[in-house]
Amino acid sequence: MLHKTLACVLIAILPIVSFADDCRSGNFPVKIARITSSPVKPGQETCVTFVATNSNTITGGQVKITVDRDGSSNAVYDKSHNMCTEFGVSCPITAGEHSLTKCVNVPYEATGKFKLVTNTSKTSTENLTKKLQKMGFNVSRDDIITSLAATRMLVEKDNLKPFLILEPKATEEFDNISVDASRPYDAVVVGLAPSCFHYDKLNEAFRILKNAQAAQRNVQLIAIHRGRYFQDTDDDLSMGPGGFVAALEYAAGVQAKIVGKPNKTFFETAINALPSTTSTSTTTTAAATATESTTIVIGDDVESDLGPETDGLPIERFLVKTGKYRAGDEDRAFKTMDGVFADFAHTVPQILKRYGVI
Ligand SMILES: *[C@@H]1O[C@H](CO)[C@@H](O)[C@H](O)[C@H]1NC(C)=O
Ligand SMILES: *[C@@H]1O[C@H](CO)[C@@H](O)[C@H](O)[C@H]1NC(C)=O
Ligand SMILES: *[C@@H]1O[C@H](CO)[C@@H](O)[C@H](O)[C@H]1NC(C)=O
Ligand SMILES: *[C@@H]1O[C@H](CO)[C@@H](O)[C@H](O)[C@H]1NC(C)=O
Ligand SMILES: CC(=O)N[C@H]1CO[C@H](CO)[C@@H](O)[C@@H]1O
Repeated sequence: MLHKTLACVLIAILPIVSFADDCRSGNFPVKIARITSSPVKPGQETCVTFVATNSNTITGGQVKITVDRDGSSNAVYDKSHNMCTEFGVSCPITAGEHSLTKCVNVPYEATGKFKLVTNTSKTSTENLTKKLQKMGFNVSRDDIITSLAATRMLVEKDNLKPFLILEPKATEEFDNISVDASRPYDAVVVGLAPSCFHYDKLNEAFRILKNAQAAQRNVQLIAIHRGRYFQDTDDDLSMGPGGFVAALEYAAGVQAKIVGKPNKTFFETAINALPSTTSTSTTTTAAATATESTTIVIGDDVESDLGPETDGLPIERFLVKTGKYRAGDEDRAFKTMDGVFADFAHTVPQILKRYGVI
């Protein structure tokens, strides 16, 4: 169901773990002799062989195994293990040199950061967050960047009084904007609003645009996005706001601003909202641990998510064949996609493999 609500996801991949030797103690100096995989691969068993030399008999104890993420002290595995039962030796361990082997499974953990980028204009960010949480996604309001929120920012920045062609749930996003009630409208905001796309409402918007022009007042036509069509709940395509925006442009002789996808500014907002992944270390050896990151856009729309407007952005483009995807869409792409996958569930493991995370 994810693809129906959110057509696009950004993921930044961080480099992966290395093994840290944190296993020394006074009377039982231990050193790592062999690791079956280095760097350690999350989700796979990794066996570590230690060589220990003890001068006295040892009756018991714990060996702590810690796996750190490269360049950070943030442990991805940190557990103590019983020396007598878990290492293939039995206690007491007599004086001398011993080889101890322990296999551990470092849990896979997403090292990527993501933002859900949606051009939804049907529901407020608050409501969308709740909807996703109900579906079981652990997301917070800050993980979601909607074109509706971006439109609000634009309205506030330009201090506009907007006439909204939006579904009631979406108008919530504009609730608290302080505008002088006596001021005439100086903007028309259009989102996906099936219940508003009728002659009377569109004509009201048209008159606002036209009368402002006649009075030589500035007026803006703002499209939350310009989607031609979308995948509807009955699995068929339905008309998006694009055609209605075009109708107002044509009738009033104005050019709409497009805030959501595919506006480059919108993608940039999302990319900039990803946590910075560059090393902040100030030591002179920082180069050795400096982290690299890759930003990936996953989308089902070869034009709006992955289209020419995204050219020049530091991203890789992955198309998923779900939602509004139709056979042959990849042939219309403005450049060869970095990957085309059956669905989101197949995309993520492929990406993680490609970047050596798993
Ligand atoms: C969305 O907001 C409205 C109004 O605040 C509320 O009635 C509705 O239950 C909310 N929907 C969800 C899915 O949270
Ligand atoms: C949800 O995400 C937050 C922040 O990433 C994390 O601290 C928390 O443990 C997660 N909760 C669950 C149930 O995964
Ligand atoms: C409206 O303002 C109140 C108080 O400033 C705030 O708590 C609330 O989240 C705002 N609502 C929206 C939709 O921004
Ligand atoms: C892109 O969005 C910004 C606001 O986020 C807006 O100022 C700009 O006009 C939009 N660009 C186009 C081509 O509509
Ligand atoms: C509501 C709506 O039109 N959503 C569309 C937003 O854009 C994505 C991709 O561009 C579409 O898949 C959605 O249907």
